[in-house]
Amino acid sequence: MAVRAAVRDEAAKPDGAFLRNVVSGLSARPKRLSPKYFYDETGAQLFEKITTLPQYYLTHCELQVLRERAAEIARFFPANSALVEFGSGSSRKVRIVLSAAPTISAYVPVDISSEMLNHEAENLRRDYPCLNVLPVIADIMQPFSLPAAVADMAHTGFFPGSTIGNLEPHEACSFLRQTGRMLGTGASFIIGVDLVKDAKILNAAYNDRAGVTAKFNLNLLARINRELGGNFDLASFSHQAFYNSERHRIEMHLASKKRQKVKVAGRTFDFRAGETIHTENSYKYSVESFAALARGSGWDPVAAWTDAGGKFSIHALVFDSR
Ligand code: AVI
Repeated sequence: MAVRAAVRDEAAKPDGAFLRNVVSGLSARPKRLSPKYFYDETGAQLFEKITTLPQYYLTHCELQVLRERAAEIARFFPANSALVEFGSGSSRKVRIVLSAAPTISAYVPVDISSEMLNHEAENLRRDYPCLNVLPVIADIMQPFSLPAAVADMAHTGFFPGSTIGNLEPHEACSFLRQTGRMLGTGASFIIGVDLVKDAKILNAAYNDRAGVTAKFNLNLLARINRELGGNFDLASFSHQAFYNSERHRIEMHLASKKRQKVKVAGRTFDFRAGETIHTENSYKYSVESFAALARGSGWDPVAAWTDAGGKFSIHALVFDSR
């Protein structure tokens, strides 16, 4: 997924964006790090494991909606259209759509990680021999060009997983405007969005009993040690995740268990006991509040489906640039 892997290559350089983000984030008050740096190889594997946990309802519920509503979703793919998936990663979800909508002639998976992209593209070419699979290596948060082969086709975007929730609402708005400009007037967009719900369910999803989410969060410090020569002692930081009901978001933090100094790339950062590094926000919307955000970004919300328990939503939007 592009948000996840966007920085992998850059971060490999000691003077890259990762180092800059870490130095500025650990110098800020409160301290923060960007969630996009979670997804090195270990982080991506831990995230895959999270999606299989019983408490992490997001993936199970989204798959349920996709399977149950596949025929209705398929109507948003006109004859001879191109499906553009933002941050494609594994192709588990798109396969449900492809199988339900034979009207899709071309599939454009967009991801920064070329390895995963090309591997999944090969498998899809084998399983859908009539489909033109045209992978694009790009950071989905930046403007990029679609392949010339799909220029004259109708376009439908696909952005599952509620990754849009990891953006601040104003960033989500800019992302939607940018994708609208790229997909064109009249284009559709199918987006997975996690819903506001009982705080107990939300807190359990981000504090799983097996401790996988804690490992995922702490891997950020391990990554800083590995790639930037940091000396974080992982045992002296703890995972914190809680629902902030005023801001409708799960916040993830790493809390220092004691007063300590940590070195990264020759700089020293002081931590007070209990001081945290804010590592991620995961915004939760109501069907109406997401529809309002889409409307404010130039998209008409035309349909929304939820799972039986009302935990997760999939929205269909149509771009109207007026
Ligand atoms: C990728 N993203 C939608 C996940 C989420 O739920 O916000 C990332 C995650 N963080 C902790 N668990 C999963």
